[in-house]
Amino acid sequence: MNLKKFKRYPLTFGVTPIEHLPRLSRELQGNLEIYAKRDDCNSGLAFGGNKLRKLEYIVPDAIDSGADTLVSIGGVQSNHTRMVAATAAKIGMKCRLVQEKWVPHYDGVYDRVGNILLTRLMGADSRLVNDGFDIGIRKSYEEAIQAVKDEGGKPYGIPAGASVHKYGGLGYVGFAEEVKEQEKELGFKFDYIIVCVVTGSTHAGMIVGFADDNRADRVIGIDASATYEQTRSQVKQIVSNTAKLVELGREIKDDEIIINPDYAYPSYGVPSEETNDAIRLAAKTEGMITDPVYEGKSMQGLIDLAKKKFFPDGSKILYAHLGGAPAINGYSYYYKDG
Ligand code: 5PA
Repeated sequence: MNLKKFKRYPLTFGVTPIEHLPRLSRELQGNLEIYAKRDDCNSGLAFGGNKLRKLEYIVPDAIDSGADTLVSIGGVQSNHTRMVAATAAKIGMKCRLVQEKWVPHYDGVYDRVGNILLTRLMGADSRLVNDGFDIGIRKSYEEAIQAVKDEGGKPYGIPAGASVHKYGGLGYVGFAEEVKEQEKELGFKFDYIIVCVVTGSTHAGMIVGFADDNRADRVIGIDASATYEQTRSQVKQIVSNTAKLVELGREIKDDEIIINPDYAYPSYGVPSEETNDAIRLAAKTEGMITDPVYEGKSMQGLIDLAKKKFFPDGSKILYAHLGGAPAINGYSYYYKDG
């Protein structure tokens, strides 16, 4: 496998810490040892998160293209568009964003606080539109790219979650490489890795990275899209493209891609009671903040799978914390009593 041949523009602090979570571990069945890899604390850029690992491999291509404007898309409380806005500010480009109505959620300040507040603060030109949730390439995104051209700018398009971009999967191949090095220092290997999956390139990159030592099927994707089939097929496509790019040297089989659809209900962006209980448990035992759209659902998956004895007794589990906490400000009503 060869990741080093790709240019990387540093946007993160470097290797992210792996933190033991003993008090959360004790709450779960089966003598499990839970650890978190804190990609939520990976940068000083606008609170960081998973998108920066991906953007590190995309920015060199954007700069080489001669672009002056990054164009991207997400929901109103998108973490991804926040990270694109921060990246544009950092590298001195403009930023044009389409923010769609992906979530049927009506907290009074939903479109004023959290991610969108930070995005506006960083100078991005953010346009709200009424289209609903879809992880694919949207008409509104293509129109935004055209609009920048019409205004005399040079756009560089980054699709939702930076996922179907040709280099979108590389950042999380890097995550897997990093974990393998940290495992040598820790003196053990993780039995399972838990990761939230929506647009797919985070999970897909990990699958390729861990396939290198034949444990891709130990990466358990917890779907938060509630459009499981579409997410699965997008993951598959990114896996295949990324495996070729890094010269993995073999095809990845369908049964190496594990995605659990059981925790995405009631819909994308809306937390269930069980999601909120999981968020509360992580916060109260470890002071670790997860959000109602993504990480709260993968935390719920981890807790529920433990309860169901999915993990053999004594397993060591790495929860990939991908960021996303700013969105919680848009959901204040759920947590008014803690
Ligand atoms: C997101 C995505 P993928 O999209 O790579 O599958 O990652 C899922 C994910 N955790 C997990 C957090 C905190 C995330 O922000 N966010 C999107 C966004 O627009 O913010 C791409 C959907």
